[in-house]
Amino acid sequence: MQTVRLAHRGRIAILTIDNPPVNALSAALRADLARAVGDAVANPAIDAIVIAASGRAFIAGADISEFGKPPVAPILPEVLDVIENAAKPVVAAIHGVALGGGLEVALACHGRVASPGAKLGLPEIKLGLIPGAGGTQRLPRLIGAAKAFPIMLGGEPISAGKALELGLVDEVVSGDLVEAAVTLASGLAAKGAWERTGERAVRLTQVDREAFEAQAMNAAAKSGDLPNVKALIASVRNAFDLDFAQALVAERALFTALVADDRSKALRYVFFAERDVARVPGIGPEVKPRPIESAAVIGAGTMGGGIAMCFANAGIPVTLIETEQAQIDNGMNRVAAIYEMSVTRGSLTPELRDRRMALISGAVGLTAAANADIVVEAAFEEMGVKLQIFGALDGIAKPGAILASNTSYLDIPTIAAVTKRPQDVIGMHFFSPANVMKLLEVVRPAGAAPDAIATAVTLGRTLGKVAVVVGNCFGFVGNRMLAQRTRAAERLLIAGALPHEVDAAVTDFGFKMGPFAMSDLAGNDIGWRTRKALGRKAAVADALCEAGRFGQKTGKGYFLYPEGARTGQRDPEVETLIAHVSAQKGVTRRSFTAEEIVSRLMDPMVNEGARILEEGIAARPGDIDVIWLNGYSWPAWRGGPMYWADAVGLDVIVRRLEAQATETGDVSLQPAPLLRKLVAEGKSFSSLKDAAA
Ligand code: 3H9
Repeated sequence: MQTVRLAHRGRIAILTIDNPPVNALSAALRADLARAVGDAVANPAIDAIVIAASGRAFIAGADISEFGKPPVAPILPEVLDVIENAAKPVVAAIHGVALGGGLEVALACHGRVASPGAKLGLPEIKLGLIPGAGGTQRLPRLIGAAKAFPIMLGGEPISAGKALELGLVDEVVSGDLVEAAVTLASGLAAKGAWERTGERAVRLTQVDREAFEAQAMNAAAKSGDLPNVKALIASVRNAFDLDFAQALVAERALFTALVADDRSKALRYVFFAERDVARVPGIGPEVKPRPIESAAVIGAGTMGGGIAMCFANAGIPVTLIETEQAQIDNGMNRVAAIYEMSVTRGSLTPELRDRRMALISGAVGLTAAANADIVVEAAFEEMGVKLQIFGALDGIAKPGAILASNTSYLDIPTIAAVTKRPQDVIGMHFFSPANVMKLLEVVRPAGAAPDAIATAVTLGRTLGKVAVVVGNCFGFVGNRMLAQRTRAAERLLIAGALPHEVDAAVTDFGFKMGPFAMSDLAGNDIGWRTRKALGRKAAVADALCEAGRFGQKTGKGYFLYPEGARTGQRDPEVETLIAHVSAQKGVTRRSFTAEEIVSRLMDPMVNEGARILEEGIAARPGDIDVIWLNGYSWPAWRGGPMYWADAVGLDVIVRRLEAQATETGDVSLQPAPLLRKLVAEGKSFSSLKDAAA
């Protein structure tokens, strides 16, 4: 298939890239583009060239799926060499996104025009990489290193307007983009002079260097030893120290080394896993989501308020429902305070704050949910409360409205059964703070209508969430696995580890917080209440709660928080209490290495993940990983628990679980049948494409 179409407007060749869905620079496209430019240069009837694109993107960058495979010629730097050194001017007509290699194509052109909605960026850093086709050299030469470096370091795209202001594009065009590119290209051809970005050096001044070096120092201090940040700094520095050709060679070497790094491999895996979650088994494109134009949220607590903000942020009017006006007032004040904080921080304009606040209204009584297309219940986590609400909603909500519960654990079919429309009742499990956390578990009970699930998934995307469809079970995917880690953490304390040692091993692994600091933050009483309801015990955790040590809110939990401190300190009292519990249980305490701590915490989670796959609660191992990355801050460069388990080796995990099961006498630690099966077959989780299919 031809990925570049040729047309002419007078003496201008228009090369239109057509490589759906997002014009990624596959081997075929690279070859077609280089050939088309070469042909146009050789054609005496042509004076100049425009590179445009069809579809929703200009170019989304290199084809990420090709990374890690042997490179196929022509590689992108070679194609860009052809463009930059063409004997005729080349102008890029940018619409949609120009990302990574896509922006690098535009940078190699001699002029750039963009549509007002275009977004331009070099997001390679998010894949553990740096731009590898001249981006670290051409962007500093075009706009100065001190302006270019933050764009590459943050990886966030900039608007066309900002690009114009920085001198990254020559023109922003509201009308016919290609026509504007043709005009610019003809003008350059008529002048007989155009600039090659690689030859520009005017912006690389001493002042620019000093500003860049200050930014680089800051970035190095913040990012520790992340190899991509180090490489980015080195490569941008080369723009000052080496000539263009040498600097390009150095950039390529740095890029190639990063592609081979395990951290980048994991981040690329995450990129595709986050896209796979959109493919829900049994729900094809023929299933159309229901339109959602208005919403109601029941419960104006922290969670309900956060969910209401998600709707308002997406421009959907939402009614926050409570049983009393005072609770609504509290909820609205909390929401207003959060928006205000964003305004103070400069991340939200006062106008946008006002517009969002105007989309949230409060109401007393469930009848206010009558006109909503979706109702999300975020009331108290107790089955009786939920049943009462859904029973009443059944008589109030309009036909076809989605009735969703934000429960973290409870059985959705039981809730659905109190209505006469169980097909419309689903779970939508947001994570706290709901307006910040990206994960949304969409719980699909057996009786749910496919279009109800499709609606929740589409809505999740509209709300800026990563929506993962999961089956119905206690705790769904994330909390069910977290419960294993919590139990493992308690076991470690009794066996001889101390809270700060466990937390340090987990933060060294890459989490922002250890399990005990997290529990102290969330409130230890939450787990205590759940354990009591389930008739479960956890000797250390229960004893702490009995002593009123609920965590940060009481100034003490696993750690001490004197005078409202947010970082906990070791507390000898807790350590004595733990030693006492060990003694009571007749355990001789021993020390654990960080590596042992990590395996004892994570292996049982992986085991639970395997059971979740066996039961079809998650469709693929990648779905579980996406849940842990977006809801529990699993370090992205480690790919998620199932990816991590594959990297460790499932045989190793099975052996360690068996040893733990023998040591503790806990049969639940015996490896899941799926784990044993994969090991017996010499396979890994990655071999399971669609476990539930
Ligand atoms: C780079 O360029 C390195 C260079 O400096 C050096 C090279 C030598 N490759 O996200 P969506 C697929 S590094 C392959 O659902 P949206 C995606 O998998 C690259 N495939 O849509 C999905 O497939 P499927 C730097 C890609 O509208 C489909 O396209 N660039 C690529 O929400 C739709 O994607 C980036 O990091 C790709 N580059 O968002 C940009 N991009 O339908 C990465 C997309 O089978 N891409 N696909 O699941 C994005 O940020 C978003 O995909 C984009 C579209 C904003 C483009």
